[in-house]
Amino acid sequence: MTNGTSPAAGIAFPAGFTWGAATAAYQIEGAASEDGRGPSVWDTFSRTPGKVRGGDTGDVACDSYHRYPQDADLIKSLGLSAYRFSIAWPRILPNGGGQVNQAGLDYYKALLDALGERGIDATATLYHWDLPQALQDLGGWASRDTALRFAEYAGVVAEALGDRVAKWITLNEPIVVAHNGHRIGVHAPGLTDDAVAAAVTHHLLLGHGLAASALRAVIPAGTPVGITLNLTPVRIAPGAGGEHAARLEQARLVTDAFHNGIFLDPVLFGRYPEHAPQDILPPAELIKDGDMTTIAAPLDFLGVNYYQPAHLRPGDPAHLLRTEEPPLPGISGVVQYRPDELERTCMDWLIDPEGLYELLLRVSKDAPGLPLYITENGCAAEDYLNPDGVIDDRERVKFLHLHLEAAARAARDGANLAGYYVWSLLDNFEWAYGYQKRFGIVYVDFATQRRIPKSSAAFYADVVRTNAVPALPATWST
Ligand code: IFM
Repeated sequence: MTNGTSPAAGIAFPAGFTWGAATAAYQIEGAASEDGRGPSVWDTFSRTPGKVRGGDTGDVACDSYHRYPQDADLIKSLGLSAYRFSIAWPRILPNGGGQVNQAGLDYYKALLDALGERGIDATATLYHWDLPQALQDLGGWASRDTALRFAEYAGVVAEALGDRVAKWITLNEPIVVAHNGHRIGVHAPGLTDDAVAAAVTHHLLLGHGLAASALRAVIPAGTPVGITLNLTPVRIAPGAGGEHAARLEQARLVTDAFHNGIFLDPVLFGRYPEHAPQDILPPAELIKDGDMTTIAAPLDFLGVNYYQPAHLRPGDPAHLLRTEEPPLPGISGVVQYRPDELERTCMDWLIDPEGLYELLLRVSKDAPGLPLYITENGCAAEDYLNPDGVIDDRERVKFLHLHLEAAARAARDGANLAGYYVWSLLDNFEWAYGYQKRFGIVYVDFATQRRIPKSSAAFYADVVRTNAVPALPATWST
């Protein structure tokens, strides 16, 4: 075992735990113009100068469109029982709706058959951000019609692929679509409009509800359907109560509604969160009769993506210190900050496995009995091929070890955790960062497309094989 620990001293995961790795279509497939695929908003965005670091695009990416059998072999070699991938809507419906592209369906059938032959269950995400450009031209997610087109697309793939998919995820991280894509504009389609972002939020949720129902009308009974949300625990600086206690608690509620409640409350409880800042709430006229019931149709599971928490402390937004950021609108006397004592990944994201522990217990309490899957967790690191031909990504091994330990502890302490998918199987196109940020447990040499499992792949395969995480070395503080 790594780090000289023995699995016997670690923590076991529940029996029957799902072990997987995750990817997304635009990040790995390439073949952007092949076999009838239509353009997506990410093709348009990445080809716009200045939007993606180094001018990188997903045109080739990991070439998984052609190399999927090799990737399926890799998944099998790690001993994983599941693979989470996304379906590119513009491969199936190049114009967003209407004419179906059979070649697109055939590609996913072949991928699913390759997985099935190797005994790997497929978890298919319908939407991981690659909206057909034709729909964006008609208003994109700001238009209610896009939610209806999404349900049409869900029905088409359910008919064609429903017998081969073990689990369905409607949307991946809708907050990133609304916020990064429409409020701050760092993702496709690059808009910066609060009102548009609020409309997008509602239509994504409606699309989720309609697509879940379209799937369930076709797929074999009992096939689980869920949604994946990236959740962000909100922490208050230790010892920062006192005279600031009430203000901090109010700021915590607002920040929590912004990061979590805005998508979690509608899908779990059929309502928008009470404490959400006004700017992010969809206006009443967009919420039609029956929408909230459609959105809150019972989930079979919730996918949780976890990367880092948010931290709050008293402060002056007019005079921010080095590690501080402005608060959300409507909060005064409180700032967001990055605790110096926490290490960071090369994305500058905080490493805080306790956040995952807290999150899993919180959601299990809020939604008793709902199975949770960690559908993404992982980190970018400065990986390199050393002269021995090895990528010894110790930072990632430590990151995974800490987070898997937190997940196992949460399951032991009552969280309803059923599985874990590492982000990501492969180094890939990391959105606005292009290929500079490597998240894979398998290294990709983008010049040759050679795949080389990193040390983290061996560590993860060991955890999977033993269904247990080794004890943390005593020298690591968490
Ligand atoms: O690469 C992304 C993924 O597409 C969505 N979740 C976060 C990952 C890392 O940024």
